[in-house]
Amino acid sequence: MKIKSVEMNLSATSPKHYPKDDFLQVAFVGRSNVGKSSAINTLLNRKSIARVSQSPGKTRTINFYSVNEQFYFVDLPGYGYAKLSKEEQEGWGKMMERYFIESPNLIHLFLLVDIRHEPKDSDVQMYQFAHHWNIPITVIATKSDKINRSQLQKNISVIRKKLNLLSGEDVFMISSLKKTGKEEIWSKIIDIFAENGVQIDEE
Ligand SMILES: Nc1nc2c(ncn2[C@@H]2O[C@H](COP(=O)(O)OP(=O)(O)OP(=O)(O)O)[C@@H](O)[C@H]2O)c(=O)[nH]1
Ligand SMILES: [Mg+2]
Repeated sequence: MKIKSVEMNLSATSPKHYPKDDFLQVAFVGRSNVGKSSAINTLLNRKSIARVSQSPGKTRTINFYSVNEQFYFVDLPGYGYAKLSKEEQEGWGKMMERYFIESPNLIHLFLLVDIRHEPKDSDVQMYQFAHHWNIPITVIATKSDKINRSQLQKNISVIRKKLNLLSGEDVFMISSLKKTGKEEIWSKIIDIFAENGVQIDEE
């Protein structure tokens, strides 16, 4: 996939800030620190267009990146960040729920989970919410560089089982450190847009 341009267009906390154009959106969700912003940088071949941090809770707003002036990648704040107060956690929930419900151009979610660990109940909830809201969702296991190759499939099975995935549902892997897994995810993204009537220029 050739990335000709990426622009960090908008940072939103409520629907009045969302893009007003008709570009379709795919969004990246998951627990704090799982590697959402890193995955976006990796997929877009950019070092740090999306801000990355070692401490969880880095991304606090809904960030829209327009890619090739054709579509948006949306970086979302992570959930499950223990240091947030109850009010802040609820605020997160409301901000996200409004985004999911009030974004007709959101066509797909990528749910990122850490390949090293069994998904948490919050991940299961996120996955089920997506079904509830009729938003197609695909799982990406992050940080694949952190375990041995021989363990990869075993860990993917644990993830599949906890999230109760059907056999037809693919789970992708990415390492933002090693920059692996990008091609498979891009071919999925291109399929997603095609299913929604948008032909992405790959060259
Ligand atoms: N080894 C390794 N580290 C990673 C990978 N992806 C992310 N990290 C590290 O994990 C930490 C969190 O990455 P972020 O991309 O900021 O995570 P996030 O999900 O956007 O976090 P929030 O914005 O807080 O929700 C950083 O220290 C990254 O360098 C990966 O594939 N491999
Ligand atoms: Mg982030």
